[in-house]
Amino acid sequence: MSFTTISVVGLGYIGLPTAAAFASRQKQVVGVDINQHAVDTINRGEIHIVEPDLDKVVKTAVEGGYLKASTTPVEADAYLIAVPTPFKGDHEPDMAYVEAAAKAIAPVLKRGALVILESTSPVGATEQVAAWLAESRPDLTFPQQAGEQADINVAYCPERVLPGQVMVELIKNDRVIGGMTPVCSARASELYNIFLEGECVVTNSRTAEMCKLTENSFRDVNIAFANELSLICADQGINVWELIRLANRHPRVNILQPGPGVGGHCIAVDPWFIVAQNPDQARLIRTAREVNDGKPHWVMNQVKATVADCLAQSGKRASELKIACFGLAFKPNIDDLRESPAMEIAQMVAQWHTGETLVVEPNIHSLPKALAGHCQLVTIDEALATADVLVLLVDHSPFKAIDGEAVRQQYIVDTKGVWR
Ligand code: SAJ
Repeated sequence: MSFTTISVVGLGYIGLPTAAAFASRQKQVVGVDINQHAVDTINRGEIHIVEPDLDKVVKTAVEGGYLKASTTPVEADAYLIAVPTPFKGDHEPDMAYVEAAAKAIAPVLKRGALVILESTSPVGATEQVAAWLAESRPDLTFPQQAGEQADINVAYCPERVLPGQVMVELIKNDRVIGGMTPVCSARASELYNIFLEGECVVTNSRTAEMCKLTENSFRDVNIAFANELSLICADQGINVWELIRLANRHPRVNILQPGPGVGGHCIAVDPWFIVAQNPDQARLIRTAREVNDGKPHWVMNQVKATVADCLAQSGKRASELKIACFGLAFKPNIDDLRESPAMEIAQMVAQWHTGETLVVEPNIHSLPKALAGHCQLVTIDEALATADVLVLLVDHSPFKAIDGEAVRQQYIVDTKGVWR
């Protein structure tokens, strides 16, 4: 049976682009979300998140009658669950949204339907989803009971798109397909091939779950290596950026870039899922998380030391000193402040500093609540003209374009090596 109707549960950074991609191939798509504001916005042909080109695709899909949003699940040939999986307590995965999504679609499941989990999840989550579905629908059979003959097919197919390039990577990247049975994988591949130009690479659900966690942990461990080097180099009086550039001339060395820490809702979160399930074995993965999470505090100490130097040299009082933080986003050229180490550092600076803290963030129009009232949002020129100490936290393009001559300040903490 081919797919005519597709339902995507969770209309966030992954669910909405995926729903729009299917709709752009003339499939009837119903996106489901508990957020009434998101549902209303999408039904007007608009979007509630920032992602290049997504607005056009959604507008066309809604106007063409292919994409609708709803707060209640509907019957469909295929379901994709793309809800958040944050962590709770001591970095344990919180599967409450996945459980709620599975239980919400269970009543409308019909024989022959395919259910795909896309959310980043601990190993075994797909089997758990199938168990929740089976519990709610004893009238249907599932892969854990009936194998290839099951009424409902279930698979894990993680997303691996880079925020800022989602509409391109969604179509072009290869896709790992982890069916609970080979039939589940074949059906899931058929579904993604509706819009995919990359390849569907088939495995089982547990390997696919681990694959997603592995990709992000790999990046986290490699960034931690760069961040650790930055601490060592600071102690040794070596320029870490030059060091990495030189080492990367070796044909088999490719070190990533240090920064103020690791942010976003993926790389700073997912490795903990491996640690939570394998606390004794995942020593390197845990340490990498700790190294990256520790970096904002190290940067804050650099700020304090630089301010002390400035006070000693200038004879000013701390309350007379202006500190400007350049950047709040979790990475360059986006407006996403979630889990951002730059935000964390700006907050620490504003709380600690008795004088004025300025913030430059060209991608936002007003300061987030956590900073409003404590800082002032200013332009690049204003900050360069008036601040005594500059703290570079994000390598946004406009910051990289600042002429070296314009940075007259002697007191600089540059976490991205932009003004070296
Ligand atoms: N960062 C560094 N140094 C580097 C590279 C990144 O400090 O050399 C920092 C960034 O500044 C940022 C954080 O790491 O704070 C994460 O940024 P990112 O660009 O590495 O990744 P995300 O979180 O935007 O997207 C990642 C991607 N995963 C991988 O590249 C393995 C993306 O493909 C995933 O789909 C996404 O996580 C996800 O949703 O899981």
